[in-house]
Amino acid sequence: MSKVKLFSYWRSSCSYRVRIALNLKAIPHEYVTINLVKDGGEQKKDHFLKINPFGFIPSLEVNGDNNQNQIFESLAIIDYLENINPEPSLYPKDLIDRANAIAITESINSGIQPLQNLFVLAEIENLGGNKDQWAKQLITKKFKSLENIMTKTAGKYCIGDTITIADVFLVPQVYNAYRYGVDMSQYPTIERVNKLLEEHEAFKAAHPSVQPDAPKQ
Ligand SMILES: N[C@@H](CCC(=O)N[C@@H](CS)C(=O)NCC(=O)O)C(=O)O
Repeated sequence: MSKVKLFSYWRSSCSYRVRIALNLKAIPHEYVTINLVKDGGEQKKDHFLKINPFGFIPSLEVNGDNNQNQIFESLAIIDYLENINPEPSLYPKDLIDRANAIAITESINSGIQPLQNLFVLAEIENLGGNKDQWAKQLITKKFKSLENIMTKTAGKYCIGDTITIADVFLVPQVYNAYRYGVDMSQYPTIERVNKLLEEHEAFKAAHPSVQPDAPKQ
C-alpha cells in the first residue's frame, strides 16, 4: 500500500477518529501536526488551505501513482480506509445494524461536533457568550438522546459486540464531553461502552495524550 500522511492535532476529535481507524486497520502512516491554536491557527494559513480549502483537520495525503491526493472530512477518509483495507470492517453486515451504526456516526458527525467546533466556540465568545458552558450544555442534551438510542443498540460496543464506525466516532466525542465537564454518570451505556473501548490498543494509541504533539506532562 502507498504511504499515507495524516494531518492532525493531538486534541482534534475529528483527527482522533481517523487515528483510531488507521490503528484498527493497521495502516502505517506519518503524523503531521497542524497546530490549531498557535499564531491564530495553522489550519487557516495559505499552505494548509491548499491541502484543505475548508481549513479543517484531519486531512489524509495519499501518494498513489505518483499523484499526491488529499482526502479531507473524517467520514470520507475513513470510508477510503475501509475500501483500501476492508478488514476488519467498520460496517456491520446486518443492514439494520449498519443503518444504526451510520445513524450514531452521523448524529455525532453533523449533530454534535460541528456545534462545538473551535471556530464556533470562538464566535460564541466574540458574541459575549460562555463557550465552555455552551459546549457542556450542548453535549449534555445530545448525549441524552444518544444514551436512549444506545440502550437499544449496544452490546459490548455501540452496535452489538463488534467494533464499528459508531465506536470510532463515539470515543472522541466522549473525550470532548469530559473536556467540557459533562457528568458522564448520567449516561451509563455510553460510559460503559467508552470505558471498554478506551482499553482497546487501537483506541489507546490514538488517544490525544499520547500523540507526538501533545504537551509533555
Ligand atoms: N466534518 C469535518 C470537521 C472537521 C473539523 O471540525 N475539524 C476541527 C478539529 S476537530 C478543526 O479543524 N477546527 C479548526 C477550526 O475550527 O478553526 C470532519 O469530520 O473532518
